[in-house]
Amino acid sequence: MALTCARHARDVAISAAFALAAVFVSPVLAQGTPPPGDLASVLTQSKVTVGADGVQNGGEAGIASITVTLTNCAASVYATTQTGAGGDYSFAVPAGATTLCVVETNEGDHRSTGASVGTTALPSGTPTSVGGTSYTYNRATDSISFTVGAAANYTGINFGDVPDNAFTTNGQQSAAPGTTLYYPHTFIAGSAGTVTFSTAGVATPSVPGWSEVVHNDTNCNGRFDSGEPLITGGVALTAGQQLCILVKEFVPANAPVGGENTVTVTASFAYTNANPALNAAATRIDLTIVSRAGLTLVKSVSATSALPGAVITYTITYSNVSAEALTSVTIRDATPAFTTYVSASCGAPPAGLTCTPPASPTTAPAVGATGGITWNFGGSLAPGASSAVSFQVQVNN
Ligand SMILES: [Ca+2]
Ligand SMILES: [Ca+2]
Ligand SMILES: [Ca+2]
Repeated sequence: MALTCARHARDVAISAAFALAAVFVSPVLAQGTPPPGDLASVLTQSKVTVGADGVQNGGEAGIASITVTLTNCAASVYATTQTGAGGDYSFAVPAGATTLCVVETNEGDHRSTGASVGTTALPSGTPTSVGGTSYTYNRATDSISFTVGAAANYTGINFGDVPDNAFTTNGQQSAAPGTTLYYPHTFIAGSAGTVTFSTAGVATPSVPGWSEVVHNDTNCNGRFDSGEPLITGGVALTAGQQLCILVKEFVPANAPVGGENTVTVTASFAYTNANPALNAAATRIDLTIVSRAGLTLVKSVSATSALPGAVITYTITYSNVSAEALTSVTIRDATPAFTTYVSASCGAPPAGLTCTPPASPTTAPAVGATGGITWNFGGSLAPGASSAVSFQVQVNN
């Protein structure tokens, strides 16, 4: 919210200087730039201001130190200046000039929205008559063109710029198959408008079932709290307003460990009162890597050494150390070297988790043979839950 306050402070501070508009001749003389013979025809006290409508209103600030150039709308540059503290600039109209273009060079973190002459907005691309002169604003070139006529001066030729929107930050997390996780992002509107969020994921390998929804992180704590609603449509924001969101990512149960899903989160923003309509998009990336980080396995053996022919027992203790329930739990092991398979047990799974089939491993070697042993579990392993499986082997003679 600090950013919001800063922008408001700037608005107030610079708008105070806007009152200078009533005395525009004075600064021109003080600058001493126009040759005396040209003083009858000046272009002055125009502004670079804030707001998508291009009209300075509602306490919107002028912007200082902006480069403004006067050209013949072609290759000839008549003059270049910088706006003053209140966003003001002025030029002398060159003798003999017919067509003039005032061209603005935005601040790097600002976006051109509109323009105006006085309180009359200039829709981009549409010639608009003000005081008998036709002005045309071109948003793409950020220029206002007009033909020099009988008017002694041309005042209030204003550009409207807005601060860019801010959208933070990229995310990366590891998660187990079958779990959900949340990626926090913050959007700050540079101007009034409506933001809409969308997501697009690319899974590697291409496993179906990845999905995302966007929640409003109402209390901006970066975590999902009960009752924080889905965002499914546009959200209207005022200039400087912050919106915290959570992208909820679902990892499909069949996502392989080591697989990835890259989600591009797009914040599409439609500016209020921009004419013609103006949109801006900002993106962030959330990368999910499939891991078994939530499941820990600890293996122990009944004897660290054994004579030939002895039967020893291996116990594998599994625990869910994550905050999410784990599904599709699978444990794999194999008969050690110099041993053969005897038996295996599924132990006593915690509530909610079931061995498939019950009480025995899903796959195992024949008795006296060697190979892999797999325990597949149905249901889910609750956060903090733990149990163990075991198998027995006989040391070779
Ligand atoms: Ca405005
Ligand atoms: Ca501009
Ligand atoms: Ca929250």
